[in-house]
Amino acid sequence: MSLKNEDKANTPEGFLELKTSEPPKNSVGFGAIKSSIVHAAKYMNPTDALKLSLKINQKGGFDCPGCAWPDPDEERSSLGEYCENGIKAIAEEAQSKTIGASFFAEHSVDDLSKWSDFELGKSGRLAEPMYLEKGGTHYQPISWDNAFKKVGQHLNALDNPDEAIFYTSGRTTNEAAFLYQLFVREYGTSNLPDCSNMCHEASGSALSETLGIGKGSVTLNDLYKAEVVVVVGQNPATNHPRMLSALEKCKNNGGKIIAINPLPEAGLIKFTNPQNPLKLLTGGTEIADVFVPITINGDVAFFKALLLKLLEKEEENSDVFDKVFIEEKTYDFNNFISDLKTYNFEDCLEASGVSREIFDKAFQLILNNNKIIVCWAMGLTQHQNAVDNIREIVNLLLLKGSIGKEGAGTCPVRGHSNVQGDRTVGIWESAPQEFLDKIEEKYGFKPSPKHGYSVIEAIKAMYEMKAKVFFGLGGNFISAVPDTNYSAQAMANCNLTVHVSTKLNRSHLVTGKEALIFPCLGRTELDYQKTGIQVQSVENSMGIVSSTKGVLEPCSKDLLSEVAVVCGIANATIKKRSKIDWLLYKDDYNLVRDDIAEVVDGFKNYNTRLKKPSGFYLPNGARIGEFNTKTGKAHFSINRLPSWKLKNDELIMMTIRSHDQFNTTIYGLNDRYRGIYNERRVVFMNRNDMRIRGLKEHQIVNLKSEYSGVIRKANNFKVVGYDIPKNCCATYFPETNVLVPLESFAHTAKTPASKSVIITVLPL
Ligand SMILES: Nc1nc2c(c(=O)[nH]1)N[C@H]1C(S)=C(S)[C@@H](COP(=O)(O)OP(=O)(O)OC[C@H]3O[C@@H](n4cnc5c(=O)[nH]c(N)nc54)[C@H](O)[C@@H]3O)O[C@H]1N2
Ligand SMILES: Nc1nc2c(c(=O)[nH]1)N[C@H]1C(S)=C(S)[C@@H](COP(=O)(O)OP(=O)(O)OC[C@H]3O[C@@H](n4cnc5c(=O)[nH]c(N)nc54)[C@H](O)[C@@H]3O)O[C@H]1N2
Ligand SMILES: [Mo]
Repeated sequence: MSLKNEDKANTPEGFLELKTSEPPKNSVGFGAIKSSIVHAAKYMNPTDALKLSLKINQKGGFDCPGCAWPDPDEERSSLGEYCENGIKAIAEEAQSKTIGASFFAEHSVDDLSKWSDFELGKSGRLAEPMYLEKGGTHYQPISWDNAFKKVGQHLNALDNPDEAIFYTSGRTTNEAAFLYQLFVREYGTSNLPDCSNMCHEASGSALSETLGIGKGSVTLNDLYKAEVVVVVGQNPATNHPRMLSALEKCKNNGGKIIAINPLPEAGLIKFTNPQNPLKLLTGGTEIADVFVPITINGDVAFFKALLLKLLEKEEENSDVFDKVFIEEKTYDFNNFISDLKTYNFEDCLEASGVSREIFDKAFQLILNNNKIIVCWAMGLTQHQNAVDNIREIVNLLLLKGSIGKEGAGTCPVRGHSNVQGDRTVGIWESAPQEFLDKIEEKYGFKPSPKHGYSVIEAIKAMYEMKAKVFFGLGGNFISAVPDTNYSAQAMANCNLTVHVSTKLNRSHLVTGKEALIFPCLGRTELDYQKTGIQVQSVENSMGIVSSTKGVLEPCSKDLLSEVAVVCGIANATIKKRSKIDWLLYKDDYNLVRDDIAEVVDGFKNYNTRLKKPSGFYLPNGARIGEFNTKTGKAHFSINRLPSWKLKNDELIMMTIRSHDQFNTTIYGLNDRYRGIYNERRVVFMNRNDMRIRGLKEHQIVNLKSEYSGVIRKANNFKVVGYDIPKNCCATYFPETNVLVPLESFAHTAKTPASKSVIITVLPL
């Protein structure tokens, strides 16, 4: 009998050998350099490693496939603009080992399901297209042509195009993403869920509503010039290491940093720049001037407390608010203030879990400065009230006039290297009608005006068999999404699941009745097409579009580029009825960019402007104080304190990334900055909460969540006592995604609330 879907979908429950130590107080420095070299040496051949390290994030080089942090416009480090986790990302992609027919003949799908995510990732690069037939136990090789035909047949056999789902992960380049959404829309649906739905959707939603653009407003230069930078719900030393150099520059210019986080993350405390030899020897830069150990989901309460104190001072002295800005540029100030007055400062401070002393220090910095930038990531966006979190930050910036001027504004720090670009060029299940009209004007077909499924709606539709084909352009859907067991059933209910991937992952193992794996080129590889080597482009977290071109020979001759895959599928599915000659684009990506220039705002003369080595900025109203909202003004908003309460012995749990992972790709088994070695199945707990429950260090426990009467369990975790506020705990994603209820998501944005999962710890 074959394994159950949920057994295949969950990471194996066995333990390794956990070792823990006191977390370090400093980040990056020699430790990071050593770790980069070890990773590069282990998984890449030395010539490749050298070639890549010289070209990463260089003008005319390739864009690091890691995070979306921007590169400096002017000077770039001669060592390569790299970071430890960038090196790990390329070592993972540029592995010298490959897997194909013989690997899959040897290992059945069931066998592979028993491997850990770490082992799956380290098996090597996918090297040829593979097919799993109905009832099959092993993937078998298939030609590209036949694979495309299979997809085409399945898609054309559906009663309605809305029965197909087309997911995108954020590494896909602008060219591939644009063509993909164009194909999906011509095929006839808007079902374009993407990783953004689980990531910064709440930021997009809150910022579009209040400031008229769903992206951040600041540039790197603003960060250097800010008087105060607030870093909230973000762990830059691990997830955006190069951000620390920008924060260091800001501090060298006299700026102050406030870090708001339940965990005293190493990078928020101290940073040693690996590209500054003097700093390496003399010790690092203190990052946070004020560290605010907030309770999980205490952010609206904390920001309201700040707003209330600002109001109190304004009423005393009338010199706190930027009244000219408020008068000229904002909307709904009076309603906002009357609502704010209904809250009590002490209650808000208590709900935030922050002491008066720490609050006062943060407050003084906000009160006495006007060039303020707030940076945030998943610590704010993955809650039920995520949109409120971000709107409350906007309220603060508006009161201080801290937007639309140098050194001030919003900085949602994006995740995947091109997640922002994918949305810009049309990967959006609810794209605005103006965009759809432009497609119609250019190509002569009418895209479906109906909104498609976002990630959680897609899962539901597959579970309820309203959707029958799942196609993933990159990513690892089953491991990234919430409610693993429910989602595994959803995938299994499909007739066909297809993944375009560079590496083997769990989504290839939890399949529909039939399944396909399409191996594709990665960022680091040369993309040879009929008209020569192709360049592609990406947009970083600050709205700069730049080119990316690989440097290594492809790891296998059977790989296609993502662009070629999309063209192949489109040709096999809609050739007869299409208005577009799909096969032309793959020969010359300049043609794709010419189309983008016509359809997407801000891309005029795309091909010419892309030749500028540091790329070009897309237009951004909020950056220059122009707000493209309904009223043409920036909107104040009214946000409530969250209403959840913990019962009995419940804790609130956040699911976070270790220092050795990129989302569901597990680079290694340590989390050096938190003092964790050789284990991922840990639960970080406040030591007093452990004492109350009689729990000892490294004791084995099971975790249970109960939501709307449904119980979910994750077994086998070791307790680690940690500096985390009371009633809070933390575990790693994706091991505990099984505990995240599908119905617990951010209002309006539908981002799964994977940072506020209410759980109980059960000793065995
Ligand atoms: N090396 C590496 N780089 C990455 C990634 C990776 O996995 N590895 N992932 C990429 C992607 S897709 C993304 S989206 C980003 C993710 O980047 P981050 O958002 O930094 O990643 P998380 O580990 O989810 O960390 C969330 C942080 O928020 C804090 N936090 C959790 N809940 C709360 C809360 O309620 N309030 C506050 N104030 N803080 C809270 C946690 O303690 C943690 O420090 O990084 C990108 N870059
Ligand atoms: N509980 C919990 N769940 C979360 C989160 C959390 O914090 N907590 N974070 C959420 C967030 S922020 C995100 S962004 C999602 C991430 O969700 P995804 O983007 O779906 O997941 P990744 O792990 O980034 O995808 C990794 C896979 O992408 C493929 N890949 C890598 N490079 C390429 C490439 O160049 N081309 C192609 N075609 N494929 C490639 C590889 O096969 C690899 O296995 O997860 C979300 N899930
Ligand atoms: Mo993300």
